[in-house]
Amino acid sequence: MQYDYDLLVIGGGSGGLAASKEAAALGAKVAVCDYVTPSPKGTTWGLGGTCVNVGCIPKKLMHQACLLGLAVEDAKSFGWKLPDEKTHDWETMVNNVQDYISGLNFRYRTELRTKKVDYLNALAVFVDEHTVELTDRKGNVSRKTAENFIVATGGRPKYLGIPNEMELCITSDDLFSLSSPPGKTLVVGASYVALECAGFLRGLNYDTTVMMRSIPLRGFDQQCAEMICSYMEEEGTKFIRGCIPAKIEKAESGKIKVFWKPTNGGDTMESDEYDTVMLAIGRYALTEQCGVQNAGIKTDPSSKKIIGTGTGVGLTEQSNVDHIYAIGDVLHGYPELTPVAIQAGILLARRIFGASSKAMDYEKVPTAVFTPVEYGCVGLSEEDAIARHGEENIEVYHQSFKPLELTVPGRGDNAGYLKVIVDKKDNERVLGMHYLGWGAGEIMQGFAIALKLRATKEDLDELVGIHPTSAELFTTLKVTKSSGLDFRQAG
Ligand code: FAD
Ligand code: NA7
Repeated sequence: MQYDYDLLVIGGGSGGLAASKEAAALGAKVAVCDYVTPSPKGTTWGLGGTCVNVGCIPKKLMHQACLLGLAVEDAKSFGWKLPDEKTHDWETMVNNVQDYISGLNFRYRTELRTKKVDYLNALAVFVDEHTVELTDRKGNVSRKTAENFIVATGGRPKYLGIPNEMELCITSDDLFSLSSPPGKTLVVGASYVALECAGFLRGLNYDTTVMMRSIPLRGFDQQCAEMICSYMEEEGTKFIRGCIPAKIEKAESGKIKVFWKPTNGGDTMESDEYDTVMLAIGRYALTEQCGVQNAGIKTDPSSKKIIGTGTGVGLTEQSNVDHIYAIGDVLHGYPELTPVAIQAGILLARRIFGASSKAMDYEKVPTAVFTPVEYGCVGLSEEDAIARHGEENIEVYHQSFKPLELTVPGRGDNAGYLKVIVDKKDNERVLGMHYLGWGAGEIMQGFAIALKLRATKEDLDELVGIHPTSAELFTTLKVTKSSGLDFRQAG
């Protein structure tokens, strides 16, 4: 054999693990390299990538901790006798979440062994287009060659680029394993990582502030995004809008002093002291770090992500170097989501090794934001629907509601909203579905298939609801935005 491997996958995260196991199952000789460079705070983790260690999994579990706190309060209205004072122990939550993650890390290592994928716990850097140099934790260096490569290196949190931030601030890479309670926290950034983390921190009773430089949840439906912020504000999260940190320093009190200024050019500087400052201002792709330039792989100048060519066996995931592919968060222009990375990885492995010609469909990917009021959506936001189809060609059906479960506890007046956007010129075909409320991820997972199968508003109307649920309201939506009628649920 000319090369050490038929396929060498760089990155053992969601996409890399899925692709390597699938390729090995098809009879290929496969290796996966995974190496975690410690965060500036020294946090590191095991095999499995972002989702398992510092993303979806710990985030969802901590969101659950927040929901349980509210449920305990609700339980009293349903007759449960519980102590008036409830307290939360951060260390217990972190230890139990981290124990669960360690179990997953172990399971992934075992699975690779069973499925005959070589696991190389080393940092891989391209030397040329068929060779990588591997450096392990102890500094041992070796080289491996492969006929094909999949780059699945994901990304890491960005920093602001101001003095002291790496020493004084944390990112989501550090939050989920923080050994002591975060205390009064400032979260900088307003996309879903920022709002989700702020949401559960507030739910766990920490004084929490979000500093937003422009809009919340860029790219998502803005009406829904603003509703999430209102809900979070009602629950006690503070928002500083239109501002960015200008200076961060250690205060005499031992806390972290943050000075911020408005983005509109004003020069009024304000400041406050926090126990924890978490930056959630986006992520950069780990492409230069794995030497893509040495293999001649083209990246997008702004995102630094690998550009897919859309031709050849690799289709979208094939780079300009024919035998080098990219999946997951390092592929330019596609949603940064775990199931997207996994599905793209599996389908790509099948195409490379001739088992199928099926391409990944990146359209109509459903997603959820696990803020205290959850948000799930599939298809276009109202803004994107207007931009693509023209305001005159779309209609929006919508309704707000109070979930039945919250009626007895007497909370959550603004805890439910749903919206269906349709194309008036195409038989009211559904362009986007949006749901704010409990179980948003579970609900939108089901409705997403309706969009994939090109459902119309009439199809939704003909669907029989499941009663009593919140999702059944998707089958009875009558109020259109253009009518201007009251969209609050009656009775
Ligand atoms: P990753 O999972 O990031 O894996 C890349 C791996 O490659 C890492 O282990 C990395 O250390 C390793 N690596 C990098 N460079 C090298 C190298 N040169 N040599 C060897 N190894 C290397 N997605 C969802 O679908 N749902 C969610 O709820 C969700 N929540 C999230 C919450 C947070 C806080 C964050 C940060 C992300 C969240 N995501 C969520 C996104 C999701 O985690 C990513 O889309 C997904 O992990 C991408 O998978 P990947 O395989 O592309 O990369
Ligand atoms: P995103 O989606 O890239 O959003 C970044 C957020 O941070 C967004 O609100 C930005 O505001 C804000 N931002 C960016 N740079 C700055 C600076 N310099 N100062 C203040 N605020 C800033 O990042 P996420 O971390 O939420 O998620 C990244 C991906 O990881 C996501 O797609 C998941 O799949 C996992 P803006 O709207 O640009 O004004």
